[in-house]
Amino acid sequence: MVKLKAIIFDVDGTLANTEEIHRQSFNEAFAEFGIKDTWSVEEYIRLLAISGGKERITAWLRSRDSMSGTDMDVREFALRIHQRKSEIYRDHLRAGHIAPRPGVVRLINEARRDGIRLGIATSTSRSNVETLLDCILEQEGRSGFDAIATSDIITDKKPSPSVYQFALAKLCIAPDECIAIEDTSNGHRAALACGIASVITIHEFTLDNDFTGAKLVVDQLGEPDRPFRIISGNAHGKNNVDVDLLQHILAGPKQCEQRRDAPSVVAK
Ligand code: XBP
Repeated sequence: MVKLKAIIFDVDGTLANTEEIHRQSFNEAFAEFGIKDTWSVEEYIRLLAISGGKERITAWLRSRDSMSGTDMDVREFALRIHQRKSEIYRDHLRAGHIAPRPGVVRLINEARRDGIRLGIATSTSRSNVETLLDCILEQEGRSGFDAIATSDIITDKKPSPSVYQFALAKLCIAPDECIAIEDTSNGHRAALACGIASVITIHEFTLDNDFTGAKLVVDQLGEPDRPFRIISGNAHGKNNVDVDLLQHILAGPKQCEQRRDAPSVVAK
């Protein structure tokens, strides 16, 4: 049986519900740059199909009738807005506007206890990741991660598998020796393209994403006394995502189709 050697976590939406803070930070930066339009929750859900804040702003600016200038002008403008947005975002985190999602700290601590290595594969920056980890993890924090793959190193964003390939190389493991924890279709596709099985924790911004091929889709990692809700997949009789469940998933059958129309089941 293949042994679970590592868990690779996505960051935004997976470790913590950061996307609303990102959205507000984008809007605050727009206002500072004299842009009157803002991103509503509905628009942001659509825009999340574009990985990476810089790329998201650039695509949005290009789509606006009022935007003039060369392609380079647009990209430079987007870059300046994004730099400011990132500062605003980290200020919000430091102000204490964030908590880990249920089950995240428990799973990280269990993995450390069991000698399972931890990785991060994200489209956001190292600085954002470090600030978030410092805010949501008490002991060890960022130092407990053996590989942190971010947009500073990998510019080719999800659904490209590049960020996962980099994390695997850093961890010195094969794709079938780890599990990815993701929250978006782009992240899931990136892991899948790399040959890594994924467990998905959805939230309000990714409810309608397509997770076909994911091993398990749940509404949160859950706690023993706060069970997850299964959207699709095999939870092997568990009510929260723990190391044992991830080991079962790794050893289990390869394919598991998402049943979007199937009734939700609460695990016993
Ligand atoms: C999440 C993202 C990010 C954030 C914005 O990445 O797509 O773009 O929404 O972050 P992941 P930046 O799910 O891979 O963690 O503005 O820093 O790009």
